[in-house]
Amino acid sequence: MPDASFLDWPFFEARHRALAEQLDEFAKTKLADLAHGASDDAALDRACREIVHRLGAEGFLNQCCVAEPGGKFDVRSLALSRETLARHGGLADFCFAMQGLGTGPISLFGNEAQKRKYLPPVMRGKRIAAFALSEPQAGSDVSAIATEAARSGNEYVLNGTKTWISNGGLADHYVVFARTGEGPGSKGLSAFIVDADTQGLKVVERIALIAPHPLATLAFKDCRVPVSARLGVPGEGFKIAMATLDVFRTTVGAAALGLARRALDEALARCANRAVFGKPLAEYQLTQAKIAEMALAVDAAALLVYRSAWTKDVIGKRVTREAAMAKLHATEAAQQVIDMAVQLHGGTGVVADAPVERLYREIRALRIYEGTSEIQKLVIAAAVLRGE
Ligand code: COS
Repeated sequence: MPDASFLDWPFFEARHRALAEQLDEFAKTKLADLAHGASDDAALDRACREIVHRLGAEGFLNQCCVAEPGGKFDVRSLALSRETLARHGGLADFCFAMQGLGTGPISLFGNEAQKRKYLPPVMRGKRIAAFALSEPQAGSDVSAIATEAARSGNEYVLNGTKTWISNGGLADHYVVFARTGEGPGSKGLSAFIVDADTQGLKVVERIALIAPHPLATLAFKDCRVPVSARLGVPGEGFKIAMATLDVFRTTVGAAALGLARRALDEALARCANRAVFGKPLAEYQLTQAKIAEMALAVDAAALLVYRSAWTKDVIGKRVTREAAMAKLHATEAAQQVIDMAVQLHGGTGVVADAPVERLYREIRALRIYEGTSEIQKLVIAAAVLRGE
C-alpha cells in the first residue's frame, strides 16, 4: 500500500485499519483482471457482475447496507473502501459504490420486509442495485422531477423517464423517485423500489462514457408497483434522496482521493525513473513544486473526507455541509493532481490505457455525479448562511 500514514489519524479505529489492509490485498490479488472496464456493453456487464460477485463472496459488500434494525452506516468504512478500490481501478469502485447508493434509501428508510427482501442478496453480491433520481430535465434540481406515480387502489402507476442511471440495464432493482403530489416541488415526491423485470419498465438506451461503466436511460410506461414498494411515507422522497446523498457524497470524495493517491504514486515512480538533461526528474525544483502541490492536495482532501465520515459516524449529526465540502474539494483537487501526473509523464501520459491516462478519464464524472461542484457550493453556502 502507498502512504498509509493517514490511517493513524484519530478518525480511525483498529477495524478501519484492518479493513483498508484486507481490501487493498484483495483488490491487488483478486480484482486486478477486472478493475478497469471492458470494450463493449456485454463485456462491461459481465465484468461488473463478476466484481460484485467477488466483493460479495468475500464479505466486503456487507458495509454497503444497513440490514439490522437500529443499525447505521459506518461511513468511514465506506469511504476507506472506495478510496482503496478507486486506487486499484475505477470500475471496482463503481461496482462497490452502487451496491450502497442503490440500496441507501432502503437501508435508511425501508421497513423490515423491504430490508429483508432486498438487502441480503445485495450484500452477498447476488443482486445488483441502482438509484434512479435524474431525469432529462431534472438532475441538479431534484424538485423538478416529472416522473409521476399515481395512486390506483393498492398500486402506484409510474410514468416518465429517468436518465444517467448507473447500473441501468444491469440492475435487479431501481430505487425510483417520482412525483406523488402531496405538495409542490420538493414536497410532492416519494421513493419506490421497482424490480427490473416489472412490466412497463424499459431500458431505452445505453449511454457510453469516457470511463465506461453501465449507464442507461429508463422509460416507465404504466409501470405498476404495489403500495408496499413505496419507501417511507408519501411526500418524503426529497428527504430520502438528500439523506442518502448526505452519506454517499462523502464517499465520492473518497473515491476521488483514491484516484489522486494513485496519480501521485505513478508520478513519484515516474520522477524517480525518468532522467532528463542528465538527472532524474525528481531532482528539478519545477518537479518538486508539482509533487508538493499534489501531496498537499491529497492530504487536504483526505482530511475533509474523513472529517465528514467521522462526524457522521461519531457525532451522528446531519453532515450536509461536511459532505459537500469533502466532495467538492476532493474531486476538484483530484482532477488537478491527475492532470499534473499526466504532465509529468509527458507523451507516455496520454497513451491510451496508460495508468494516468485512465485516471484522467475516470476522475471527470466525479465532479458531476451525485451533485455537481456548483451544487456543492450552493449547499455549503446555504448551510454556512444558516449558521450550521
Ligand atoms: N437532509 C434532509 N433534509 C434536507 C436536506 C438534507 N440533506 N437538504 C434539504 N433538505 C430539506 C430542507 O430542509 C427543506 O425542508 P423544509 O422545506 O422543511 O425546510 C427541503 O428539504 C427542501 O430543501 P431546499 O429548499 O434546500 O431544496 P432545493 O430545491 O433548493 O434544492 C439542492 C436543494 C439544490 C441542494 C438539491 O436539489 C440537490 O442536492 N441537488 C443535487 C442533486 C443531485 O445530487 N443530483 C445528482 C443525481 S444523483 S447521481
